[in-house]
Amino acid sequence: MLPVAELHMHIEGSLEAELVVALARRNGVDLPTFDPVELKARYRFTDLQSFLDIYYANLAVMKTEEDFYDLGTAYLTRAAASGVRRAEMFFDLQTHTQNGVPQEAVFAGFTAAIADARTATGISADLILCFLRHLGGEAATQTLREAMPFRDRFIGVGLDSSELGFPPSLFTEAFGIAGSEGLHRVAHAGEEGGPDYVWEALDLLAVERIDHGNRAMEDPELVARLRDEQVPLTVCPLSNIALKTAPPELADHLLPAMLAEGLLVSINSDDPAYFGGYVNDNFAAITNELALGPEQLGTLAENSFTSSFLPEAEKQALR
Ligand code: ES4
Ligand code: ZN
Repeated sequence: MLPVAELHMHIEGSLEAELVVALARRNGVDLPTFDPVELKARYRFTDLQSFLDIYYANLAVMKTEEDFYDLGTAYLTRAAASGVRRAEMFFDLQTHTQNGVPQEAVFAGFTAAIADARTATGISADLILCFLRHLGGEAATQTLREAMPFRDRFIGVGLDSSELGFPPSLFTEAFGIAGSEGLHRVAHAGEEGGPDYVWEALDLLAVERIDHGNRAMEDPELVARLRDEQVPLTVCPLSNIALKTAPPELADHLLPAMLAEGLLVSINSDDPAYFGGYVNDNFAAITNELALGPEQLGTLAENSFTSSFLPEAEKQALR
């Protein structure tokens, strides 16, 4: 596995069924089954929403700072061992505060996991606070204002959860505040939503990266802009297959076409505990199923560092 930066993964999406069960027992939370194999057998997705329903239900087991520490440590340890040198991890703060967890516990647990993993493995990691689209624009603004005491614990904001019906235009205020605070800005767009969601994310939210972006390929003018401005697209091949946002066979994925268009694409796992693997598994799958040579695989790895928010000197040290 080539060294990479992973730029599109939801830390909560690395919650393995085994850890769901362990945390449920530790915290006295009920589950439909306490058998991790049976729990995993229920992961049958037809689209983004059917995945999100299960993902949010499992997150009811996350209660204490220690839980967030354990989740962060599990991912970072595994990622470091499989070639990830840099991780920019999304977290869904609103999910946890809605579940009654104080934001202090979320920030403290993740921050400690990042510091300890760096000491243990050398991995560089930071957090990106994602707003949940389905809770709307005002909730996003309020969440960001309330998180300001922890401004130094995250490097940017993102936008995730149910895409259709929740266009980027609803979140201009929160992203405007983020910009004036010097935070980086990214958004999921063009996963289930069309090219218009990508245009809005660029024009109205001033995002620096597009998460997914597959459907941008339907709009030649948009492709030209993404190429000319070298806007990073964080593509997640196994996620696309699992959520049916790409053709059923990985062999038919648009990734080679995106590379051929000169787009700045990288490979990412999205929700590795749910979609069949970590970033190294995504690389293995595209290597096996797509006609990509060593040069293109090298470009994808290189693009991940180019697309990261690390200062240039730190990027060079990791490559
Ligand atoms: C997500 Cl794959 C995906 N899309 C949108 N929001 C998400 N949250 C976690 N995974
Ligand atoms: Zn995602």
